[in-house]
Formats: sequence, C-alpha cells, structure tokens
Amino acid sequence: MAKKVVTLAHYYCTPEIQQMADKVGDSLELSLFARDSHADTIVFAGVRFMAETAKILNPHAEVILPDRGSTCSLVTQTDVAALTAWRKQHPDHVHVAYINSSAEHKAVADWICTSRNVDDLIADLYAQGKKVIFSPDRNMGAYLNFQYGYDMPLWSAVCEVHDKFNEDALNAGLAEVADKSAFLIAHPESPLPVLKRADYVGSTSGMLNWVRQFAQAPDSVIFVATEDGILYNMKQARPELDIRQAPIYAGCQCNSCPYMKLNTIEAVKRAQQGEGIRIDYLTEAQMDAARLPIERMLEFSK
Ligand code: CIZ
Ligand code: SF4
Repeated sequence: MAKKVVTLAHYYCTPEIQQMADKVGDSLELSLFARDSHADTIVFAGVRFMAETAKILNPHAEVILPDRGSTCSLVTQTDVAALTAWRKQHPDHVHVAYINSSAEHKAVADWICTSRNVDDLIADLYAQGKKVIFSPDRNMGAYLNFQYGYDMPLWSAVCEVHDKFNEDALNAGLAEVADKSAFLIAHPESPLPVLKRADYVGSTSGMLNWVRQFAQAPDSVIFVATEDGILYNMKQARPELDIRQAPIYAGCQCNSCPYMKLNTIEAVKRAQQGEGIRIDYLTEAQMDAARLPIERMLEFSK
C-alpha cells in the first residue's frame, strides 16, 4: 500500500509553500496536527525544532525536514551544556523553556510554553509560590518580567528576525502615516521598547485573530512586528485593510526568516518523495525526556 504523506507548512513559509501544504499553522498548531496524524510520513516545511517536536509527539511517523539549514537563532545561540550549568545554578527554580528550542534543550526544562500560553502558565507557577527561570528567548522573558513584575533570571538568546524591530524605525514609520490612525501588533520575540508601544502583543495565531476581528476605521494602518510570511494570511483574511510589516530601518519593511525560506518548492517536493533530513537521530530516552515538559504544557492548556 502507498505510504500516506502529509505536508505541514508554517505561516512563515512563502505563499507557494503554504499552498502545497495539507495544513498551515503556527508551531503549536502544526505539532498538535502532527501528533494526531495517521500519516506514515510528515513533511515539515518549517524549522528543525518544529520537526523535532512533531517527532517527539508522534514517534511512529517518519518526519522529514526539507532543508538541512533550517535552524533557528534561538537554538544556535544556546549551548546546551552551558544552559544545563545555568539551570543547576538555580536549583530552587522551575525552568520554563519556550517551544522554540532543540529537543536536548527541552529535555532540561520542567515546562515547555508557547507564545500563546506563556502568560497563563508562568502566572500559575507564581501563584503557587514558585520561582521561575526562563529560556531561551531574552526578549520574551524581559517582556514578561516588565508586564507582570516578575524577576525571572533569563537565558540570553534572541530570534534574529524579531530582534531587528526597533523603536526608531517604528517612530519613523508612524510619522509617515500621521494623518491616519495607526496600530501596532507585535510578537513577544520583539524587543521590549517595541512591545511597550504595541496595541496587542501575542502569538502568531493571536495576531491573525486580532486582524480578523479588527473593527476600527477601515483606512487605519496596521503595523505588524513579526515575520513577513504571516502578512499573506492576514491580507487573505482582511484584504480591505492596510496591513504593513513594521519597519526595521527607515523605509525598509522586509524582515524575513532566512531559515523558513529554505523551504523552497523544489526542497519540499523532494521531501515529499522521501528525500531530506530525517528526524531519526533522537534516542528514545531523549524523546521521553523532552516529551515530559511538553505534555505538562498540553495538559495545562486543555
Ligand atoms: O518561529 C517563530 O518565531 C514563531 C513565532 C513560531 C510560532 O509559530 O510560534
Ligand atoms: Fe527562529 Fe526567529 Fe526564524 Fe522563528 S523567525 S524560526 S524564532 S529565527
């Protein structure tokens, strides 16, 4: 019998790749889809940590990443031996790690969070009187500390795409549309000065929903501080709105994830034929250790 292949594409992939997929979503939605899939092979047009999460949640499926280079700066900026030493320096803390992390990184965390559930999850830990350390995203951690008055020690890695948004460029962009009402929505991987200015801070899907429900003056300008791929989905949802990527320097609205864009049509087609990077290098013990904090999060978010 022919093998059943499903193709998943992240919102940050180009429109052509999204159109090749059976399911398009953010990293959590795609991982859950992968977990519940009965496919023999899952082609994951995203980045490696997402394909690893899919494999951890559905170890019986063959998971293929189209391009070897699809990593993430949150992963490459985190040395897991140094992270483990840092974790050991805080024995009385709970370690919460953002899902944008390698399988080895997840294995040294107590909880995994996503940008959708991080606020509730950490609030719940604090309500229980726990102390928390947060990795790997420094910007997201700084935002949580600022927003809720926490004092979490933070690991110091950033998303190289979101970290480029900055207040000066934003001010210049806002000045250009001073005759209109302007809104800013931002992903919490962006720097704190940008997040402080935002009308809404939330996950990829949260921002998409915000745009879907937008009910202010239709000639408003909506600046979006996140990866540019999602603008395709936002404009599809609300073609009448003026939706623009937030500028990263004067005149430039062009922030794109180089790792996501390695998912080219050719690479995804080859992966659908069985060629690509098989996520087959994690041991059972590594997958079990990484699955535990993920399952804790899924149970919490039910
Ligand atoms: O990779 C990213 O920056 C994000 C926000 C992924 C996701 O889907 O949450
Ligand atoms: Fe990593 Fe940033 Fe690219 Fe997301 S957008 S995969 S966090 S580098």
